Amino acid sequence: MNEPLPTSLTWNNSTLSLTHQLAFVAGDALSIPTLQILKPDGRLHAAADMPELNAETALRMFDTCVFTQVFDERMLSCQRQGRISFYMTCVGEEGAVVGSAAGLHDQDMILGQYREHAALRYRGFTTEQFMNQLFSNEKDLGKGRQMPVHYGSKALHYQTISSPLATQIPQAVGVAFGQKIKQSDQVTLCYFGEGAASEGDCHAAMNMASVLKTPVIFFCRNNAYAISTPATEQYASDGIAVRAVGYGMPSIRVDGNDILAVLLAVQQARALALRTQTPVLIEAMTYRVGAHSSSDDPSGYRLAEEAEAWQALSAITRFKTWLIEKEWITQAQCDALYEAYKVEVLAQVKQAEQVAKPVLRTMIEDVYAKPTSQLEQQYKQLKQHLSASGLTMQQEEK
Ligand SMILES: Cc1ncc(C[n+]2csc(CCOP(=O)(O)OP(=O)(O)O)c2C)c(N)n1
Ligand SMILES: [Mg+2]
Repeated sequence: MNEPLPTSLTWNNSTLSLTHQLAFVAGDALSIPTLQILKPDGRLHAAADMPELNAETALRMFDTCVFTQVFDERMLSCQRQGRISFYMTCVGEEGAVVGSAAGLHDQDMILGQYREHAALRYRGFTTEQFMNQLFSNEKDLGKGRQMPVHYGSKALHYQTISSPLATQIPQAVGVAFGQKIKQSDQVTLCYFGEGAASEGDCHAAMNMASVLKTPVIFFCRNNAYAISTPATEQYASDGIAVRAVGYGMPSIRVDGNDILAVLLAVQQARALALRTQTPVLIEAMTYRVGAHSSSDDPSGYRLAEEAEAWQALSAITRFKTWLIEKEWITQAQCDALYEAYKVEVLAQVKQAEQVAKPVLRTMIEDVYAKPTSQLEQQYKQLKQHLSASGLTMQQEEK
């Protein structure tokens, strides 16, 4: 009797199915759909899955959106007036950032890229704390050592922003690995852009997370641009979500301007990551309506109409329509919120401007228990240089 032909190959403790006809798997064999719950007009899709959301949380989310909108508008103007050196807005991506922050527990760790200050606000960072960082004054938690928008808060479980792209991605895997070892009930969420997803560190991080099985949520804000590079020139695949399959982790794509879809995706990703101790990838499809930063002029690489069309699809307007429909807020209350934040932000700008800059000596502190002799020498040279240039640091001589 003939032995049946083997239909599988045992390799390294795994079973591989066999084929005898040559066929390449196409690079576009997998195309991931986009989850949408709220239609662009702010009405719900019939029979769509819904996130867990009560009025209190919904209003906290909306409040954060409004604050972010007002804050971004005012602080960009402050940069233009020369009052702060640099600024980056979140305009157009508020739904993706606030929806994701709201899907976490407040003790979960967040590692951001730089365009996610709305998540920090959601956690409770005060307007004064934002201002102190932007004005690099002595009350800044980072002691004025970082460029504006490089916020961080140990108390709010939000790690300080690093400028070199993708720094935070492998770090997030390490934080989540720590959470796993400690058997904590927490996860880590790591934000990054579709541009940063091209960095080697991103690939290394995703592979490491899958192999080590760490509870990290990789949250890609696909906002269609990396400064002037459009997403169409960034990758050849069906976006970023599909990559997860290659690393062996669950993945989902959401409409990033639909705050309810983002919220549901993160709530479920969090539960999955905790339950199975696995990383999860979320790709939020959105659009960077503003310039890349205060140093950028998008008119050199895209049409204004393109951004205007996306502005019309604002996640905030969509969410507001839904909230009003549910009678959780009124138009008059929305208007009052905008007005109140305009007043508050302006007052806090004036206040932060008056606060002294950090004492120069803090530059050489906090890295070693005691500054090394080389640092002391460099500090002395810096002071000599400043006085030779006729400059004195305020407070230093007090
Ligand atoms: C290693 C490194 N390379 C280049 C830069 C310059 N840079 C800063 S932001 C950016 C674009 C990043 O785009 P993306 O990740 O899509 O985020 P987005 O700005 O769209 O939110 C670049 C190239 C950098 N900061 N670090
Ligand atoms: Mg981008």
